[in-house]
Amino acid sequence: MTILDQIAAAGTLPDLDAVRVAALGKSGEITALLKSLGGMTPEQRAVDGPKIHARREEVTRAIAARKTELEAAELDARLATERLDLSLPAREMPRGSVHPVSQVMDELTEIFADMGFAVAEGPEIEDDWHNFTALNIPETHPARAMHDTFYVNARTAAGDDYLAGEHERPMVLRTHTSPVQIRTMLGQKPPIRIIAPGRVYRSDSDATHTPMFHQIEGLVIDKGITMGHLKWTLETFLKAFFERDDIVIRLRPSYFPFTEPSAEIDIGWSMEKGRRVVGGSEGWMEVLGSGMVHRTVIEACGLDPAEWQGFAFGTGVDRLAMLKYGMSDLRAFFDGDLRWMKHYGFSALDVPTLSGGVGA
Ligand code: 2U9
Repeated sequence: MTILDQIAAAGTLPDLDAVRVAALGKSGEITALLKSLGGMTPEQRAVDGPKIHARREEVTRAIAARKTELEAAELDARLATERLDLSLPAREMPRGSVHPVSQVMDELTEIFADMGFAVAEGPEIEDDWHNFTALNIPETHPARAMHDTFYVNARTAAGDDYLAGEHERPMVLRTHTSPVQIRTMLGQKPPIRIIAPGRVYRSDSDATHTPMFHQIEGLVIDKGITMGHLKWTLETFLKAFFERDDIVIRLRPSYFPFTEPSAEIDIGWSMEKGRRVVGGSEGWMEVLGSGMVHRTVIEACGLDPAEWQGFAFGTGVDRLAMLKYGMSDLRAFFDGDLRWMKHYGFSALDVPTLSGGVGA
């Protein structure tokens, strides 16, 4: 067999390498020819030299080409054995778990979706007008004080301070999700029924406050809306959330700049096996803030308060999670401790539904 035939016949990379060594190695056939040039007369070398070099070139190129073929075949064979059948059942259960805040957010969304509420979202960095002014929070209101609000010291690409609005005020990290409702009222015609869940930021940190926490707020704008609609909606929501029919609520007069009248919603609790549980009315605990949307807020969004009325409510999602699933330290929510997650986390496969039980 000629060297070229041997190269073509090599079926594996080691076989090919053996042919290479036999031809081009230290004592290879071609190497011997190259060495023979030294013993030739100049005339003979002028004739045989180019032939021998051409032969070495030809063999080297043939080896390289065959090597590429064999490597491609080897890769194809390996890929064929590494094929993964995604339809096979998983051998291990998923290790991750759903954070209680995400779980409760999903439960809340499910309950309100069932009552005809859509989910609305908005930016976490807000301008002063949407976060405060439109919500009837004047510039002198304590909620604007530095110790509560995080101001954003960002600069634009041009190097200017990032200021927005008529009065060129600094941007803020939203202190509540209420600006989402303002944006919705400005952007769509009533009737409106939305919930706005999301992260909010306040400069506050102790056992019961974290600088970032989660809120859910709701807004209904329609004709002829009363406190009766507000009370029914929140009572129905709390019964679905705590999965108990014996939920009793109490409306206590309160004050928020964006609602008038305003009411805090207390939920009744009672003692069961030495533990405080929701249901009954042995004692009261505040769970939600609420009220009829202030006419100034309705006007700020370009609507006529004589035609459109509405109610709104808000609550802390983290607090609701603590209450429902018995966690005591808010700070542990954001520590990222996997042992805590293992204990309090939910299975990713248990999606809350009203029919299957929102509590998973
Ligand atoms: C618009 C009009 C009215 C939202 C409301 C509350 C009452 C409330 C707090 C409870 C605990 C937030 O997490 S918390 O600190 N919220 O009490 N929120 S009424 O009222 C609105 C919102 C938007 C346009």
